[in-house]
Amino acid sequence: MTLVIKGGTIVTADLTYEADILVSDGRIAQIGPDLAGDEIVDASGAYVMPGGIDPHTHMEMPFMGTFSADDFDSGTAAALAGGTTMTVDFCLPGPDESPLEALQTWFQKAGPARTDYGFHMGVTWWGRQFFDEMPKVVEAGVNTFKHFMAYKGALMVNDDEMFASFSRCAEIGAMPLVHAENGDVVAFLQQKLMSEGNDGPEGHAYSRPPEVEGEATNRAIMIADQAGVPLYVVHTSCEQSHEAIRRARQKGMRVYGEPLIQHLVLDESEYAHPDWDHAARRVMSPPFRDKSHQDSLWAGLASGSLQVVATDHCAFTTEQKRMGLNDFTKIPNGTGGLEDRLAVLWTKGVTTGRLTMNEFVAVTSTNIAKILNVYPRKGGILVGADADLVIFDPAATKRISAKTQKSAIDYNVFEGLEVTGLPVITISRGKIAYKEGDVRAEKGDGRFVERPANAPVNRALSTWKELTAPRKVVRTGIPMSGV
Ligand code: DUC
Ligand code: ZN
Ligand code: ZN
Ligand code: ZN
Repeated sequence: MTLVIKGGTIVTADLTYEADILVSDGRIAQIGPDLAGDEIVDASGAYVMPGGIDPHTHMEMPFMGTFSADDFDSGTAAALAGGTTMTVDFCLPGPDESPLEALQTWFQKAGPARTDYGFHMGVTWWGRQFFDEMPKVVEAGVNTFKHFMAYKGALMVNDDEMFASFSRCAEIGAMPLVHAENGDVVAFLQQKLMSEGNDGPEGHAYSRPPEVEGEATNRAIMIADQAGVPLYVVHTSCEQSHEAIRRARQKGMRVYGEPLIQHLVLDESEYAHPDWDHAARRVMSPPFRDKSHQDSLWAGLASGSLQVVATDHCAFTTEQKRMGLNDFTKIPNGTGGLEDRLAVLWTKGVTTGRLTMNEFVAVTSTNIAKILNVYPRKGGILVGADADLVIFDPAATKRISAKTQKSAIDYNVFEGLEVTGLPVITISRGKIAYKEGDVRAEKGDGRFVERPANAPVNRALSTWKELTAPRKVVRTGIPMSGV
């Protein structure tokens, strides 16, 4: 059984051209003119692009006294409807759980996945067993370790733990990820705001200013440099963090930044909305920023100082959000976005001229496939690659609405936004997984994608250099005190 995608314009991270694609056994078998096969997908008038990869999701995540509402079933249905064929979720060991035990928990959770999926391992605690199991986690196909610099008293790790874990990553060909916010300062500001009677959702934004993100990003970069390891900064939301990443890259360090579609499009005025529910539904960390930060993030994507657009999809219902009705620190942090990432980025990025089509493919798929070491199996249109494709109609329009979404929550942070440019067909390993409103992939069709250890990379600034003019040491003969 073969499938041919006919008449479309192929758009990859570096090329735009007309050709058909022949798919056999789930892989791309041939690319060229006038191909024939058993089943035909008509792509005339549309773009054929690598399926989206979202490297940042939290399905059924135990968090802030509840679980995020989209599980791997509804969450990956939303992904397919949005043109995303691979998701990478965060496996988070509980306080009494080892990394390998947590991996088993996450494999079970991911059983119903409809997209292919990978995991990042959360360094939620630090100790000998964690250190010992890290190479086994990499052997199991997970080459990235996430560190929360915020959520004090829960997920947060300290600098000494980060340095030890980053150094371990360097040894085993893994890459650390950071949620960069100064958790001590956030905790202090939260208490202060609450004690002054500022208990509403806007307090969430006041307690997490851009400065706390900038400081933590700089600190994580320094620690990564001293440990001699690349670094991936998740949900880069502001100029302060972007600036730190830019500066590090200019010095030759492999530091990557990941803006979210929410931060690119939505701003802090959402928290001033008179409707408590409206504001609380948009509470996530980092919070939305003022518009000047959006300009910085767009510029970073265009110039290459930021590489990836993700969602941090972590959806909570309105009822769950109301856990924080009288205390913003108890509003579960997280928003959705998986279903809308491509359409919103196209509408706000490509149709406005901020990004080229090829840049769009790079930041939604190809760059992260390379960073996560799954390219070219994922993230490209090449003979031999998995046939994960999206047929994207640049003329199709819709108004985003929670009423028609696949996500399990009762609202959408992009509600009412008119988008132009939509994924109309999503193909996952050669099968039509979504077509014009219908998710066709079954529960459990998704496969785990192993991501092997990275090749060793040069240490960045920390490499030892012989001094050209060694300093003359003059010995005075005065004994050191206490000797
Ligand atoms: N931020 C969120 O908003 N939700 C999940 C975790 C995170 O860091
Ligand atoms: Zn985070
Ligand atoms: Zn509202
Ligand atoms: Zn997250």
